[in-house]
Amino acid sequence: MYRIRKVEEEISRRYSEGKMRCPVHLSTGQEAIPSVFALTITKGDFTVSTHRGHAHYLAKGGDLNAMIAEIYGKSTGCSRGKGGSMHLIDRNVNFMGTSAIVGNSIPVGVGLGLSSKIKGTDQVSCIFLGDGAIEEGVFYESVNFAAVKKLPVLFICENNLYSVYSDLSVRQPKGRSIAKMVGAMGIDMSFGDDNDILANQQLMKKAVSNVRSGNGPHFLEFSTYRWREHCGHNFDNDIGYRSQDEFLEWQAKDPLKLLESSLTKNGSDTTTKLFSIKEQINSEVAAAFEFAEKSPFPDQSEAYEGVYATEETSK
Ligand SMILES: Cc1ncc(C[n+]2csc(CCOP(=O)(O)OP(=O)(O)O)c2C)c(N)n1
Ligand SMILES: [Mg+2]
Repeated sequence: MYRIRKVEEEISRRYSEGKMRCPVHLSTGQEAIPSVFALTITKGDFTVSTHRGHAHYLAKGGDLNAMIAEIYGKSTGCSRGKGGSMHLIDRNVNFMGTSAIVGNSIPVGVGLGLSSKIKGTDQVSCIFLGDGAIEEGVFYESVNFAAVKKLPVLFICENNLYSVYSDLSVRQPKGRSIAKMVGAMGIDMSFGDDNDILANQQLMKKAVSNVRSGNGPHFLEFSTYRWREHCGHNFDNDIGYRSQDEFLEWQAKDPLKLLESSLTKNGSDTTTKLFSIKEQINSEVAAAFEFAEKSPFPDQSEAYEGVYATEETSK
């Protein structure tokens, strides 16, 4: 959780330097879910994600240097500097991509689940999505197909209450539980509260193990809250679509702080350990930004390379 927080906060701190020229959607405040995911999932499992995907890429084991370089538009970036923050991929760890188009990675994740089934592997395909993506038609087609074919797909919905500046009350019927609605489509579902990280870890473990053992897809919904603006590095509690009080309420339930205080209440040993973990992460993150800054921009001659998906050939 600290590693994800540190990366996102470092992007925020440096963003106004003007060297990161792509939009960024940060996950500060939402770290608990990708963190329990990181503890549960294996390298061989597939994952796809959204415009708010830094945390998922890191949780899956994606290369940090390549992610920061991508945000800086450098040739060493994970999409060779052409994709930016919303187009992350690291095939070494089966992180199969993020997309700026809301809902667009959902069917890709279901297709990856279909490939596991056809090949008879035990790979689970994990699909991160927001509460806003539930309003896309393709979500229903994808859940339906995954249910009918009993695919090894885990949907992980991070419900942070907002789609840009619109809260749930103007987008979905009052009182709806997203998890229950999806459960009614015929797949297993569960719901977790973002603040209870240990309980969430159990939920995630159980869901992954059920999917892996061939019981078909599972839909996990977690309640969470993004601290910073929808897109960008600032706070935006003053612009009128949500209140400072609501923000403070969620900040008081900061999962990172809560876990840290529960870990350290039994002695200074843990405090020293945590301090050294943080120091190590701080240096790793600083080195990633240095790597990105020092890396070259892509050469002009590459401008038209790698912009369309092409069939891989074995040369
Ligand atoms: C198909 C499509 N429609 C609209 C948008 C504009 N848009 C970008 S992010 C976003 C909000 C999505 O909300 P949610 O899925 O809850 O994710 P969050 O930003 O809260 O993490 C919208 C509507 C888009 N990128 N793609
Ligand atoms: Mg949302």
